[in-house]
Amino acid sequence: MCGIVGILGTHEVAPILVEALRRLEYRGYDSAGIATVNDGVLDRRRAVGKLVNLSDLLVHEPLAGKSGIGHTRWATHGAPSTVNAHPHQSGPVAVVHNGIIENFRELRAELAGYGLTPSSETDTETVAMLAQHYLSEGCSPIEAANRTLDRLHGAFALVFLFQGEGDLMVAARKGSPLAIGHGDGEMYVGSDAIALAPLTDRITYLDEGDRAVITRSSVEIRDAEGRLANRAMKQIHMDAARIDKAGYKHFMAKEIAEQPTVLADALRGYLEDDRISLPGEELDFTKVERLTLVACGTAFYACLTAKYWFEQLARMPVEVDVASEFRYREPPITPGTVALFVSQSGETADTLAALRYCRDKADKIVSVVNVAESSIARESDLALPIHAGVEVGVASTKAFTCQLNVLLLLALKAAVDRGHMTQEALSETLSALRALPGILNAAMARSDDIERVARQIAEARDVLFLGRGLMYPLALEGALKLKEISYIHAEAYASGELKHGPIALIDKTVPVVVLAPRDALFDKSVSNMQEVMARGGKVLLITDAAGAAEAGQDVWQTIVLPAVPSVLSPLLYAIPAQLLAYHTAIAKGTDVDQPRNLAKSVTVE
Ligand code: HGA
Repeated sequence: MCGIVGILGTHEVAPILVEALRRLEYRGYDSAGIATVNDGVLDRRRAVGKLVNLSDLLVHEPLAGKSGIGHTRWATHGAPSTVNAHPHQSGPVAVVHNGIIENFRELRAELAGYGLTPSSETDTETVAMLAQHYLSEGCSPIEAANRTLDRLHGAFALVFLFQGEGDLMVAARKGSPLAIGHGDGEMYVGSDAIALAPLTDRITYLDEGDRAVITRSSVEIRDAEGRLANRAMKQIHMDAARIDKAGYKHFMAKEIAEQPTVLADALRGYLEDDRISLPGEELDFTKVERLTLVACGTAFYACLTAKYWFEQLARMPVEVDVASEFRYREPPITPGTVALFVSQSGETADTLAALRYCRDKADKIVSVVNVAESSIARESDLALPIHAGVEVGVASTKAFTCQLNVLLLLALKAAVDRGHMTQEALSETLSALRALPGILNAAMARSDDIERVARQIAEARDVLFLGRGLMYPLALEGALKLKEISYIHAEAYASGELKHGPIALIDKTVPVVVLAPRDALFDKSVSNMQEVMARGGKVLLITDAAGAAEAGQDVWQTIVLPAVPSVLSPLLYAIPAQLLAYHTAIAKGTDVDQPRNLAKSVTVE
């Protein structure tokens, strides 16, 4: 969340900063701003709302200069407004910030004693004010930045720019990611390499606690102890940084449609003939006594699905929790535990903190991430890439199915390692998995049917999702998707739980989406569906041909998907859940790719 960019360039930086912010807009879009130093003079432009408002402002009030910083905001402290937008400036200092300064109130009180008062409601402005104070005491800009950083509690990625210093940025990372880009006679800093991709493919990732003094010709990085640090420069793949809608109306539509392709690619990365081969070090499940799965949001539902897989296929005890609860619960981690963390960005603050909690307690730290260079990947013993490619839509789609894919492969491997699955059975499941991309394409062809139903769902105030077994986490994910982008209140329940309370919600205005392939639990699901219909509820049944033939007659609507082996059903049923949310949002006219109040890469608590 919040996108940061900084450039010490050889050309006018304002348009380049705005372009870089466009690539970071998925991280926050409630306001944006840039600051530059031109002939030694520090100045800034800020606008509330989407980035386009800042570009419009710059047409009328251009900002010259070859050095500058920029920010796209997802507010934590203070409403989205021009005055709260970054960069925050206090006299000769401007800063952009991702994170939360937890002691900003104490610092503000102290600064008031020096006659410095804030003009915004943000925590961030305090950083600029503190640096101004140290400058006024005679510190150099670098000393002022360092003394300021020493005083900050909380999480931050920060970049400082100073009046009179057209060849200097000071950057710091504690809790939020930051990367430095190396150009030819230019230097860049950004929240991620994607922002910097058109400028350079040579990237140095800052480590936790690092501070960097950047000029056009040099970068000096010091670690948390103040020692000079030699951080490797890496070449990133420009392909991975390509961001366009490829003719689709929305990134979300493109990312839903990409799933068969990315899934097929991901499988190629993990399968060698009929063997599951993990990149990096081997993971032997025979010695694992317990698996702890931790994630947030959609990734949490991927973990919940994986719990069913690991328990049923590999007979392995599994604990699964949301990271924000796990990290503060202080759960005992017993010997023999593998802790596994799932995060699309690999930067999710709560998940990263949960990983660090397990660091010295678990036998092994495994992560399942989309960004190979992310903090979570780098702090894991084994980082498993999901190979989804860049996901821009704020509502996760292809990352979810690719997470499921890796988690299923791990569960299958565990089942074989632990003697609960024969090689023959594995080969059978893998060949079904290899055929799945084609089946997902067939499910995609249901898009028009789903669109027709979605137009009616769009009229609803509340929607319920029901599922049993592997379909329960899917029901949760379907409800989350709908909430995220259509703003319709949606809840999911395990079908069997309905009678314990939620059935009170049923009436003819509440559509009930039932996810129920014709599997071993189908009859139970149908009974629960009947209970809904007996109370006037209108059921949208998502099932396969056998399920539709058996139970599709009295329901309000049916969506028929191809039949797949039960174990693969979560990957398939994700498609109608995503399409239903997408088409409902379109029918409601909401902002599909940048839904209100949300942002991607959740780097704050
Ligand atoms: N606390 C700052 C930055 C917010 C942030 O990093 N969001 O992800 C603010 O509210 O402006």
